[in-house]
Amino acid sequence: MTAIASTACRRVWDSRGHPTVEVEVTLANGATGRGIAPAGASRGTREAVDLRDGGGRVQGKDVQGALDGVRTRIAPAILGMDPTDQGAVDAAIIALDPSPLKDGLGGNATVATSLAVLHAGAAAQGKPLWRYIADLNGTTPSIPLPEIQIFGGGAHAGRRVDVQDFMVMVPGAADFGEALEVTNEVYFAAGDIMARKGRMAGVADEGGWWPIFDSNEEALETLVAAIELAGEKPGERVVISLDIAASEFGKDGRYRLALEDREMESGALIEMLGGWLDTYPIASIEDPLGEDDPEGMVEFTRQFGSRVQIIGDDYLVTNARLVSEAAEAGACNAVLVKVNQVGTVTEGVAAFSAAREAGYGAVVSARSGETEDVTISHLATGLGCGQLKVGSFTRSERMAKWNESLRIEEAAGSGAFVGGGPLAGTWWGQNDPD
Ligand code: 2PG
Ligand code: MG
Repeated sequence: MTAIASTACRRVWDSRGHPTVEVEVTLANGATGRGIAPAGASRGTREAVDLRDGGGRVQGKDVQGALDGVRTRIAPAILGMDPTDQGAVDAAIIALDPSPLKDGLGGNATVATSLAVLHAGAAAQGKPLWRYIADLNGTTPSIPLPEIQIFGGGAHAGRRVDVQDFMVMVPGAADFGEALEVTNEVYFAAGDIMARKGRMAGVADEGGWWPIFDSNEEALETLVAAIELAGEKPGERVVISLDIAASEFGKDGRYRLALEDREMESGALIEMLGGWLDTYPIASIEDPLGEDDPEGMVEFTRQFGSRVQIIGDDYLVTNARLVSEAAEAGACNAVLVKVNQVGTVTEGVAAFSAAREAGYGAVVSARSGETEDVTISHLATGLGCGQLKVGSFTRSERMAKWNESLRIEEAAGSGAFVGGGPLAGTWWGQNDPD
């Protein structure tokens, strides 16, 4: 065994220009691993919080306190540990801050360290990260289906439209590379349509087109038109995926669509979204109801759970216990896995395992504030979770993850891609436990 010999950490900057935490771990044999914390903008209230310094400089978002915690508390606790025992290292980090939201050390400090150790463990064994993750967790690797944003909205676009992500998936693609190529055509077709209408205005936080639309439905209509302009038949090779991010415009079962100046109860929102499912080729929908509206989520799942993937993001916050409770209650049928929502790799994988246990789908996801860190491409492949959500098809913090997945696909062989089949009415890539 080669042990953790030292750690270093520093402040780096994310895709929104905000400070974030980078950690590097060096092993006794000289191998290293690095992790960088991402940051969300539409955050669940039950997710791990980032430690930020406040004050007047760099928008109050500095991370010197989080870095101090890495240097003075986390580093001494993990020194000498086996980097390939991810569970033990993460347990040591959690023991330093057992608070449910990790607000003592900060989720940004814990996740950057946990990711760095993961990389160092792979380096210690001389394995590509995706292979190492599969071996560590006893999972079967597969190349995920990418879920790619065309229009950004909600908290990622100054709340210009209410819905946060208008995305496409290409389950009919033969391999990951083809899924990207088809998405490229749809993305630029959408841009052409907006330019023609005089509605082109740059991009939102995750690189999707800035949504100058009069209604959420107009965005959906434009997306369908873009799929057609790209030479595809909507609902065949290409399908639509939405992140409603309803917690951002709803509280206690009351929702306010700002764009249309409309207020509605949970039941009316369910009816409206059901209408969209009937009208547009939507295969997946995330956070259709708010994090504090379990009755609404259970009702939505009861009505539509057999025909569409219903992902809990803010609703489940990558928390294994919440995933199991949701399964018990009949809420959602898939979980979004964002490791920084829970604070360590081990806890993120536990949420994935709870989803598998419940027969739920799983989508590994980036945050809206990202960096050059490409760990999630390896995590999605290594766990064989089936889907990867990274944002749009521009900006290097997004493209780095897509490009890394191309390299992984080359190494793993294109036969490992989960798509390529007809839309069988099941969640793509969900491993059949039998
Ligand atoms: C989401 C994520 C990524 P954020 O809601 O799914 O799109 O956004 O990182 O801002 O929470
Ligand atoms: Mg979301």
